[in-house]
Amino acid sequence: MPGAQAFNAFTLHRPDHALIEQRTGEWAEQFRIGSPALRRHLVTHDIGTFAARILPGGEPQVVQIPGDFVLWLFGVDDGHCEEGDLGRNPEDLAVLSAGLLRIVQNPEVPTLGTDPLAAGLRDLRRRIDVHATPGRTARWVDALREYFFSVIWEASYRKRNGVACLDAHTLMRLYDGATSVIPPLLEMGHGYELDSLERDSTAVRAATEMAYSVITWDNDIFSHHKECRSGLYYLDAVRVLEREYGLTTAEALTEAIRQRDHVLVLFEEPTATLRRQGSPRLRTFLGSLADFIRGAQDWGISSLRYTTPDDPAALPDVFERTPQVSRSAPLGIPSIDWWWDQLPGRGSRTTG
Ligand code: 3E9
Ligand code: MG
Ligand code: MG
Ligand code: MG
Ligand code: MG
Repeated sequence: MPGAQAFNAFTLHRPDHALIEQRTGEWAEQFRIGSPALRRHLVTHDIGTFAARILPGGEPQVVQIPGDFVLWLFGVDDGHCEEGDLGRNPEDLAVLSAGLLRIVQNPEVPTLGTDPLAAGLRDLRRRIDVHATPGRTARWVDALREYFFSVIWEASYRKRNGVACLDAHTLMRLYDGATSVIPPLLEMGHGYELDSLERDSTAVRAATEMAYSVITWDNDIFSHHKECRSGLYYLDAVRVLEREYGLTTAEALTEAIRQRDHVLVLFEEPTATLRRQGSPRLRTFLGSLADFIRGAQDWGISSLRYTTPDDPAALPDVFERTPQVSRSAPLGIPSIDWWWDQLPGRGSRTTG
């Protein structure tokens, strides 16, 4: 996406990003996350750097936590769900999820014995306890439950080699992209806790979901090359749009970018209002969502995970300053069209 007024990617505000990156690699080795082959790949994917991108502030030992945790998530998502047998076996994936969820709630329980992912999760929970309030920790646990629910849902499609419809994919992508597990850690990193009266208001929840959607639409766009070449089952917006509307891959990619831009343009409007009307903490929270979107973009076009130099992906190294759409309109995706009701004077909908 080169353009005259392009944003340069790769801006890293933290001088300690290389140290965070190195320590995430060491943590993966210490806890033996994933098979040796998977781990050899994961430690080259700049996952610690990703944490440094989305948390430009905060103490390095706190930023280390989302770095190690995202690597752990890929140990589950790649190791078990997408490349392992459990990804085709929702019943057994549910059993593993139940064990891991108990560990994250009560790290002292002996569930799953010495399983490396269990040990890694115990370590993460204990470190989070040092820095987070009980409320932030509880939301992190709840978000992890959403993630596990959604990968079990995804496994039911993988088991029958099915492709979800656009509405179901868009809804479940809010969870199986593991975006909602990150904001409690961003609050921890910035050292504040958003009041639940603000967090749980419909307008803030809508804006938060919009940010999650932009991030996972971006991931579906950036990861399509590696996913469609993997020889494995994959479910992403491109595949879903090809099937939903009978599009070619190129047309589906264009449509995915257009839909993503509609949501980004929408995100900017209520966010501006909330920034004016909300508390200083809400302003910090909304700024964190923007850092998360931008950090995920910059990481997505630069990580070896997606650039795959042996079979290079045609990823951009700059972003357009201007979105593909100037004004947002509901996308005709029933589970999310209510977001547009949050705009003043937009009670009745026309689709875009
Ligand atoms: C993402 O979807 C799967 C999660 C387990 C990734 C964990 C990463 C984060 C929480 C960072 C923010 C989310 C992003 C960038 C989606 P998917 O499509 O399996 O990821 P992949 O890298 O394989 O394309
Ligand atoms: Mg996945
Ligand atoms: Mg994946
Ligand atoms: Mg992906
Ligand atoms: Mg590839």
